Amino acid sequence: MTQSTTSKTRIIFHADMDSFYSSVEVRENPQLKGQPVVVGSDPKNGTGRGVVSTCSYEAREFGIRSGMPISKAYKLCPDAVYLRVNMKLYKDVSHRIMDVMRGFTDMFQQVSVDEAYLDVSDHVKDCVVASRLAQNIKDEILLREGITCSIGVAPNKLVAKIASDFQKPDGLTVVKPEDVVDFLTPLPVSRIPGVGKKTTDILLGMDIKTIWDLAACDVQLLIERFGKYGIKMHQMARGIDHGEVVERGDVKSISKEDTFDEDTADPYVIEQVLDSLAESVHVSLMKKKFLFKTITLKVRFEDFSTYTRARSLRVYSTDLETIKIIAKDLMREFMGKRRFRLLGVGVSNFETIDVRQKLITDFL
Ligand code: TTP
Ligand code: MG
Repeated sequence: MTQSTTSKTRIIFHADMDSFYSSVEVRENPQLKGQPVVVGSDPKNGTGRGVVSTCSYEAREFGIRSGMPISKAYKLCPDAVYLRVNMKLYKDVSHRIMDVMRGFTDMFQQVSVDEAYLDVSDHVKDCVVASRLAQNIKDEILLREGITCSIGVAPNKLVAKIASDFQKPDGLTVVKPEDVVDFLTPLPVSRIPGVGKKTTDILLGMDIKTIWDLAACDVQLLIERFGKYGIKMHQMARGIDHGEVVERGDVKSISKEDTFDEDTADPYVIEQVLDSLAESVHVSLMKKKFLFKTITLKVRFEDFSTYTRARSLRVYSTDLETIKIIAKDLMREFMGKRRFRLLGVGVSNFETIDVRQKLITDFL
């Protein structure tokens, strides 16, 4: 009875905790309630070099955001409460919240430390009942763990995800199947998951600002500009998504590699490529909201001989600079006269929730 087909109207929830790390910190220390709280690296009175992991909604009013340099956050709001990341605590809370949600359906998919999809098609018959169920889940999480979350209810994962973000924090947004197009079309294209700044800028150059503009655009133009992803974007703009809610095995490593157009031994080119590989790895890492402990370097010489080297940190990290520095350090033993055909950079040994592991290598 848990089968869900594309012909049947599905009811999918996407739940995402509000300002997760900082909400946990506030829960631990209720005196912080209502204050701007920033979780991340040490601001060192404005000279710190790390980034903001997240911040409370009060801190967001000052313009502070995840991923922002901590020094910039400090400039925007020196009086905020600055806290270091306590990953063990957040993971414990995350485990318990996921268990609460798992109790509502067996079609469950955790996607990061603070978000999950639930397919409740077999449990509720319409959106009114679904809305009540979503409210129950919100209440249960608040009661048991003291954390608010936002839930999107929709006929598929894509629209549910956009809906959960629609009225954050403490939101509940229900999008009925007949309302999907009206809900999506006025939104900016950047609301589509995966459409980041770069894609948004390219679309802007094509005079595409809203999801309506994207849906109305000739798919051929999108294919010319984005390849296969153009088709996917066009479908998403029309609210189409057949992805199923399935609990997946965890990612074991994230790596990117690049084959040179021409084999090279040029230290400048090599440094540039390693930096750019590290940046791509870091983007994937941030999307998955993972911390890593191990950095790996792969080199292939012009004769195809291939070597890998790895180094592990003592503590988990999300830091891009660390990936860059260690990748370049690992590279040193290979530098010389021989030319390289390919370089790869990876991270692994993640701080994750589940233990089933699967190797994913994304080739550039
Ligand atoms: P998000 O769900 O993206 O953000 P959030 O829960 O803090 O806030 P929102 O209310 O907008 O959902 O990420 C979940 C946690 O993952 C977040 O609390 C901290 C961590 N994280 C980082 O460490 N770095 C990042 O760049 C992002 C985006 C998240
Ligand atoms: Mg969140």
